[in-house]
Amino acid sequence: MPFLHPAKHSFPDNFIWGVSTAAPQIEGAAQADGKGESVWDRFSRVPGKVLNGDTLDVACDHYHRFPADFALLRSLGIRNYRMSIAWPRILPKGDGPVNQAGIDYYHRLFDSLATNGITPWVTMFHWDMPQALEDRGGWTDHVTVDAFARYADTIVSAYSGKVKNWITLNEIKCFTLLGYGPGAFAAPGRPVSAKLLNQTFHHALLCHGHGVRAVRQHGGPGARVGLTDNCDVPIPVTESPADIQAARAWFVEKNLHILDPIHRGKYSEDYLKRVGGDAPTVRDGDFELISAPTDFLGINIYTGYWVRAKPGAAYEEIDAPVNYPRADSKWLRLTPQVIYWGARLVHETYGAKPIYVTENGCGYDAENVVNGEVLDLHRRDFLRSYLRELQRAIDDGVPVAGYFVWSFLDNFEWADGYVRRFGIVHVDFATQKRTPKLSARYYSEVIRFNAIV
Ligand code: PNW
Repeated sequence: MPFLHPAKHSFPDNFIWGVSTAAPQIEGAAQADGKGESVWDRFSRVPGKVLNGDTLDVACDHYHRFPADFALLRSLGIRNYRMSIAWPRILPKGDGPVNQAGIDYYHRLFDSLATNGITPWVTMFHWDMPQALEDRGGWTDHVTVDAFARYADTIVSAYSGKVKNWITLNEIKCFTLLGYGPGAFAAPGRPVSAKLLNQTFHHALLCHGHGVRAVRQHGGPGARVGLTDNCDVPIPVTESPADIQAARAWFVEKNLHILDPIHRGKYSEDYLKRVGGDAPTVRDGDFELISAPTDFLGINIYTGYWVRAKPGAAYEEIDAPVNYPRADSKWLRLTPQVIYWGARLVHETYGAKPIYVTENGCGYDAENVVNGEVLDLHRRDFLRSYLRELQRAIDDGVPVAGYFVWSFLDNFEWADGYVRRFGIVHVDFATQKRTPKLSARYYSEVIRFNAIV
């Protein structure tokens, strides 16, 4: 019997393989070259908010080390790189004067990517709101929408010759709900009323619309733009029609406040009924802006929720038992099917296409370099099992065009600081030494064969 693999598990031609990062999590240089303070710079200094009191001051020092980091990416065969621009480097106060040193920095960075033959996929906003804007109301106030519109115009105009793939915002539900909701686990850590919380979603949707508008106006030939959403994703307990129908109902209920306005140009009746008197204030023209057509949808896929049919109800959600397998991030249950159902349900429900999985990965503590190696078989298994389910989605006709691992480097994992490692490349935060883990070697081979190996 000839050895047929890996063609058996191959991906479509021109499938995009990449890795993801975000400026605040890797750059460091938090006060360099005129950068303004971000809400995370401030929040990380509030005692008890971030594990071990870790800050973003140095992180992976990528700000100074990007040439070597991109040479490493290239040596791993990774040709697509999702990153973000730090808003406070470009506009230190959120609006007001442009910081030329910030503009120049990303020119050098994009030039270095080009030298290495790597295509940038650039997120405009990955959570590092300028603190000065937060002081004026942040996501609760329309001032942020006007400031973001100008920020988007500024960066798209500056980099239109170098960047063709734009992502407006990363995970609206995270930076609004976690930053302004009960618990306030993320910056700015300022719980607000239900009405204002709904207003933060609406303002974020408007910023997405301005991001799309900016790319249409200033992006130049071939520019494309989309959102990265962290839709909550159900897994039907059995793949029977009844359980799938229940999962569909759950999916719509959990995600409609973000995905309906973008794809259907309005808040659904169900959403408006649910929020009642706490509905966000909507101005004339808002929905035209929010629902401007995009070129793709990005989805970040990590964990799934179990759902089944229940007589007399739309669905039943089943809590995962305590001994269900998880990564060291407690919220991250190991549920490979979530990538299949996430892609399938956004496509079926909203017609989203093409779809890029803009993040997928797993966080573990205590991954040590031993004899020059990090043998993270758990991450190799994670990637392989999720990729099999991604391939199943493609086989079933779901238009998935690319996949990005979160993350390239171990980095500042928000409230979990530097303890929780998501990288396929290990970072020694004392020496800044990079060591590709076994999972990086594994992923290189996946890319080289364009197949699951
Ligand atoms: C994403 N959850 O955040 C972010 O885009 C990254 O910046 C982050 O480092 C990565 O995933 C890993 O956490 C999430 O609680 C944070 O379900 C929390 C959740 C999901 C995504």
